[in-house]
Amino acid sequence: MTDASSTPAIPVTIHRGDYRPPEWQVPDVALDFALGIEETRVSAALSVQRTTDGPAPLLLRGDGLTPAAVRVDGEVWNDWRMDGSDLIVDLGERTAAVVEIDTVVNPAANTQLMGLYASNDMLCTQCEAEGFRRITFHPDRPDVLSRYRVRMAGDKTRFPILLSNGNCIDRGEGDGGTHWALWEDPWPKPSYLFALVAGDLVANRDSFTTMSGRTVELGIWVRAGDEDRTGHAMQALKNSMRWDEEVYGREYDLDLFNIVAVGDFNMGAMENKGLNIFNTRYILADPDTATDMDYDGVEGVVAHEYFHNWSGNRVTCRDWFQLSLKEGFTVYRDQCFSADMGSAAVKRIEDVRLLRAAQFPEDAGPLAHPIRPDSFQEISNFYTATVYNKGAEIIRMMATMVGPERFRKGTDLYFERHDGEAATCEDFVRAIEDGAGIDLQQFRRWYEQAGTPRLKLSLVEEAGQWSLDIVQTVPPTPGQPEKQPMMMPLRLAAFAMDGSGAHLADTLVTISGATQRIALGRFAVRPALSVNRGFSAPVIVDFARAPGELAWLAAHDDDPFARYEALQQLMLDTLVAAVSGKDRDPQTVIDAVAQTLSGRAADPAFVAEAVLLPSEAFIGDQMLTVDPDAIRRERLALQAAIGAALESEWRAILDGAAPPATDLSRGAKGGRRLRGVALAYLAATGMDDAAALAFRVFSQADGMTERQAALATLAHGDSDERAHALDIFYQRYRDNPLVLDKWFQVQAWSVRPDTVDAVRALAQHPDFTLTNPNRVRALYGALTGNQAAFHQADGAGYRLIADLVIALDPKNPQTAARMIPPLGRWKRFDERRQALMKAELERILAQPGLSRDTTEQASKSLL
Ligand code: 0A1
Ligand code: ZN
Repeated sequence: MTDASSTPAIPVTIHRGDYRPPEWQVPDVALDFALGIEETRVSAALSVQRTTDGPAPLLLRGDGLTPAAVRVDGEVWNDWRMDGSDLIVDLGERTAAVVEIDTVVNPAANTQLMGLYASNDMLCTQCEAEGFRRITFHPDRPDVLSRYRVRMAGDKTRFPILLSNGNCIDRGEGDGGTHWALWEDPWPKPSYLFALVAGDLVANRDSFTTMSGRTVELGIWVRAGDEDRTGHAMQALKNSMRWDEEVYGREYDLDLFNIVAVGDFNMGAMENKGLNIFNTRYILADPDTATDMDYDGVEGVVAHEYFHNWSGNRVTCRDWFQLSLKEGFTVYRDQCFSADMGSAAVKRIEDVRLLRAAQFPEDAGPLAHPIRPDSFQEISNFYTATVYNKGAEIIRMMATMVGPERFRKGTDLYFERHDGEAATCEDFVRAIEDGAGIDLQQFRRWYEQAGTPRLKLSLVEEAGQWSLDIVQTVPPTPGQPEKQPMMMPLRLAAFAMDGSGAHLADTLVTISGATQRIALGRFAVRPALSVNRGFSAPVIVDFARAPGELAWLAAHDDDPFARYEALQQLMLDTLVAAVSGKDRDPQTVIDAVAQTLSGRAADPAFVAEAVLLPSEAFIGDQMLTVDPDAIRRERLALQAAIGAALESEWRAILDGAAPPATDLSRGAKGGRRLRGVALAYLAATGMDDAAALAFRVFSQADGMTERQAALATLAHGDSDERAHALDIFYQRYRDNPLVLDKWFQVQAWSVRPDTVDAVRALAQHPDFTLTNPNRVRALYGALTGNQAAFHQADGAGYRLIADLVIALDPKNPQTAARMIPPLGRWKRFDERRQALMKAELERILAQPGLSRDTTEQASKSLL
């Protein structure tokens, strides 16, 4: 018997093309847990069935496990061996058997938060993608689906609540103050959807009646004292259940739906069948501690996980290369749900902003990969904005091209064909082709090619007839030097700016060539073109337009997203010109902002989004070589100019009464958002009473949206009020981890020149800990999002992040590896910064015993 070995030094690359169907299926799994925080004993009985004609060894994956005993059909079995950390059982000629394996795990020592781990004295699991193998030996691949029966026993006072997937079919008392529960999940599922929770929890209970009249019991489980903060999540859950029935015809399929919130979690949440496990951040919300944005996050993530019940669980993925099959589709579904629950225009703006902030840079850097990757070393590294958010855009484009009715026919066919199966992206595309009646042959390139396509546009005129010329290019990405043009829907319109009223109404064209000409119609003068309306395709549009034309569109376009885009482009052009040392009068921007502000009464949320300046990072993305200091300087200058020129407008917005924090209507949320923006513009001017004003908003705020906005504004400056507000905030919320995260975050976001030093000092604060991923992200994640601070010329920001990765990797490799991509963007910076960034990546790679996660990200980031 060999010992369970750790991660291999040279990571193995797994290729999509190497997929082979499993040689053994496991129709039934019975698990018996004797629960303890420091020692949990697991007895697994896998009923296995061979799928091959001849004998084949049974490969059971393990990670950090040692088999305490192996039995086959009830007999002690010696025909097994370890292969690295995996277990290979030789079953000879058998075509079926029951393989029993005992393992022991230590949840308290599980700092990776994968498998079975302890969080605040409770036990919980995280199995996606490959965590189940840290609990027991198993094929642990998503195309092996089993029915699970789970018995769990433990101390009654420590673990009064015992939860797993499916239905609780029996429970009872045991010896020595223990009790047990027996859970059965009737739906076959892959191991990554297994979950178990044991702890001292209380529930917010409710119920939902499905479209066919069945009653589903709902429970949201939290630590005692938090139950009053679960109302929004519960409402979101019920809304999601109804929405999926109405929009996709999908009904929930168990009598029970439980959600558990845990404080230590690597990601947002997890869609385990009938037992979703959530980061507390996406469950707990009340007006005093959560911002409107937090509320929206709760609603979106609750919906996302719920929707996975069909897009992910009933139809799962054949292998992890197909991850976008469930994630892209489910993100698209949750985006549409949130759009329906609130403002569709604002939701689209937010989604596009996120795509541009997180996905476009990924697609333009060394870690670029197609939404269906071709290879990986560590699958945890592929839970990316590309797989999730670009994946959602690919689904959205299909829906746009065929329209809602035909898209629904396609998804109906997909669910009908593949229910109960482990499917592929190709299966999805084929179902849309067949169900919706569209040829997607060329469209499939979106699954194969990485990189953001670029559309270079120009307007041409012949005898009063205007057309649009499009040249499409897809940039080279690692491993993909040559690209083919993609098929995509492009929504456009054109307007005469001369008051003649001539216009081309909203038109949907499908483009597919490297070059293409689209007729726009007759216009006396060059029309204002509104293009990629609603962001119909996830591309970069390269189209030189005069400031006046953009300002006209910002004021007159009949598509709100296009109005937003026009104003953003105007701001962007102005900022890029300024950063490049060209004089650019901000007056057109100021006038356009004023014009947009004049419509604030009708839709304050939209106006608040539209008048925000583009982020520093997005400005940098427009430049050949990013100059973080110049970008910071010019952006602050434009902010101050707009702040000063429109001072009376901003003051008027702030002089009005704030909507009560308990009012979560669209109008109230929009009003608060606009007040936050107004405060930031005023503060940017540096006017005498700016800090006093922000402090007043901070002190008078009756909820977290205003309080956090004011605190963030103060945190940028160096007033006495800043220190005072930070102190008040800390004293008030020091016992609330989610709010304390905000306290760390606003300081790391600051535009102050000493932010890197401040972050370094905050990492020594008694409330800072590496063991909680939310806290790590709040401090260091905020720093990497603070362009000028992270890229501080002396490299101190890079060093701090590399130090973090090195310290965190042995504890939590998944979260450590997620901090690396910002260092990988070195090609976009000047030579000095390039050298500093690469040196930090190399320093990380030189660490002995580095995880597979971090090794893959750091080594690929150097290419
Ligand atoms: N499937 C989840 C994401 C998720 C992935 C891995 C995890 O391991 C730490 C956790 C969650 C989702 O899309 O919500
Ligand atoms: Zn998901």
